[in-house]
Amino acid sequence: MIDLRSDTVTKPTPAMRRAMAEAEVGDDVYGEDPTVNRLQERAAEIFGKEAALFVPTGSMGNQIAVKLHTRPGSEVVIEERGHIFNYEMAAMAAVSGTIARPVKSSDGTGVLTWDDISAGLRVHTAYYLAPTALVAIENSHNLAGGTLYTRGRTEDVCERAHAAGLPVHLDGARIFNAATALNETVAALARPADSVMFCLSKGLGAPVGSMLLGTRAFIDEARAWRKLLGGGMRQVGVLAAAGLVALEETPPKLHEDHANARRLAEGLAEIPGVKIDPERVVTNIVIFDVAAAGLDAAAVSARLAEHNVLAAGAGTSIRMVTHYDVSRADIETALVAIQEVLTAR
Ligand code: TLP
Repeated sequence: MIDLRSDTVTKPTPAMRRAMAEAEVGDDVYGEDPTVNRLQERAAEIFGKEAALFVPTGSMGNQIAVKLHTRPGSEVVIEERGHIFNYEMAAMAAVSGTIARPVKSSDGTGVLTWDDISAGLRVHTAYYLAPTALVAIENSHNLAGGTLYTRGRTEDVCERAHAAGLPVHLDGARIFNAATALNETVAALARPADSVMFCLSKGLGAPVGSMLLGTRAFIDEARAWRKLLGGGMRQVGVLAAAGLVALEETPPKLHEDHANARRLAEGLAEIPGVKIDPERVVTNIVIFDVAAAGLDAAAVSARLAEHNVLAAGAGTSIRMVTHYDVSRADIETALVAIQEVLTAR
């Protein structure tokens, strides 16, 4: 199977499995797991933040951040396709008593300017309007096709949010992909944000886990909320060990996934019935439309599966994500399969 549904499907590398087998462990609810502690210290160091917390999922990391930055009856300004809003089970309402105030990106890339954000802001308005408590941005932006906030854009948005008295949370599930594509460090992209979540379990290839980063005081509170949400784990160094390997081993290779995604996009652009602009594919996410082929995503995915290619999609839009378990040869094989599925009559 060539599994392009997501970069979450990666299997742990031999080095990760070895590290997991040999991990030194302790009870992390007591703060006594040395491997978890090492991972948290290393992540904080790489990101230039005071502290980090290992959380089971990106969703939990994001939702703890929403909880800590907001209060019930407030709003979170977020791009309309943002993961926190669309794919986390309405947790912001269920857990924090907040709702999303979705805004559009004026250039359609999913990457917000301060003007785009301003359209959804409620700061010092009438007391009966729910006030904005948080601005949430996503880099790379998953559902917009892996698009990017540059360092300059991130700085601008954060500076202006801070001037308006608002914190910024960065959903950096794929921030290492963003940093690779922009030739920046993750620290530079994360620096202006008040909190950052990134995933070890996506393009970095660890089997489980994400990190939440911020000030020491923020992370101390986050630890309590992790426990409340059922995420206090015990001898979890066996998982953190894979995360430590992922942090060092994978980022230098992410450019290969990006080159594969671009090749996939260029090949797709030549297939009749596919709508895609390959120039917009800058990281590891490829989104294309098949309406012109007279098919929907469910039909295309089902037929592709018969050719041993797995893809995800909704409506007439299909998403394919490259990762280290997909080679350049796999991309060429997938393109042949897609061509067959879309042009067969
Ligand atoms: N994204 C998953 C699906 O939920 C769509 C994927 O396959 O891409 N932020 C962003 C930007 C994400 O893309 C994801 C996962 C998360 C947060 C949540 O991470 P997990 O799945 O660990 O809760």
